[in-house]
Amino acid sequence: MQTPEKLSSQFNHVKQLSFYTLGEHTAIKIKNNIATCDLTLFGAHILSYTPTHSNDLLWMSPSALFTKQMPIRGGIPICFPWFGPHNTDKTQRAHGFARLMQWELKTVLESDNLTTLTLELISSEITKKLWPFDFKAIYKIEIGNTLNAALTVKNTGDSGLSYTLGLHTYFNIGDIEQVSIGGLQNKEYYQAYNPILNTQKEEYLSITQEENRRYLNCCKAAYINDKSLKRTIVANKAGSRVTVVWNPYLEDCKNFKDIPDDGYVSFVCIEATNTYDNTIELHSGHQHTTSIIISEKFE
Ligand code: TA6
Repeated sequence: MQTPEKLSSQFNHVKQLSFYTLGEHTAIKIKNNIATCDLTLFGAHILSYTPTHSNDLLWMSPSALFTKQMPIRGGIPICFPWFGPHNTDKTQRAHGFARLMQWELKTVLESDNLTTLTLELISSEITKKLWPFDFKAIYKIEIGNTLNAALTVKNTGDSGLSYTLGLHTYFNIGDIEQVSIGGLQNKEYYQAYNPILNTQKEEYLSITQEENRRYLNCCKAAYINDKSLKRTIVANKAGSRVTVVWNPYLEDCKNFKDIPDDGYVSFVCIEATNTYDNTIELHSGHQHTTSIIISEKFE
């Protein structure tokens, strides 16, 4: 496993990265002229993305746990090779195992305004007990005036495979009551676990109750208009046709031990997913990339 000491030696030529321990995890801080970003090798989990002179665009729960037994609550959890509950095996954890595995930092490229990292997760006897397929997952993270996180899954086996996936992004907002989400008008959506198909008529979605919406045929950016922080976060994506919008709101928030009871006020999840009719099927040797590209603009 790559410890901070091993990473410092392996990447001793790199100027913009520092390595540290966060709970049970090895963590990396990236700082260039444009932004700062933190991530862990555990789950290749992006924890924060803060443009210089601005607020973090990502939310991290104040009650997040940094142990190997729990996914980290906040930032960008990688939900792979399944999104949501396992289709058949209810003993399996929701949202797959990628966010609970140690990824490996493979490459770092630096320039004044852009730093690019790649991390990898390769199938093993451990993963094949959970999901019997050979794969290589390559996560390319570009930190600049946008955060571009692109997850490529390659089928390295001899047979076909299919997976669902979500880049389950927690966005940092000032006050959920003063947020409106654009880019979803006229889109059809399901509320999680409810078979009724709805259509959003309004231009902007306000969150005034628990929302767990899965928007279909939704390939473009969503916009989080945050009045209290006087900014709009642009949650753009590629390689994904289903956008999930989730906030547990007041009641369901109490069911999450790693979210404070009032935590729902400070985040909204907008997730680039491949789910429902957007399951990804790969022939042997083929690959697919799912990306999020996040940035901010000011009123
Ligand atoms: O994407 C929304 C969702 O599927 C919700 O149903 C809720 O379960 C959330 O993900 C968090 O899931 P987690 O397994 O990270 O606690």
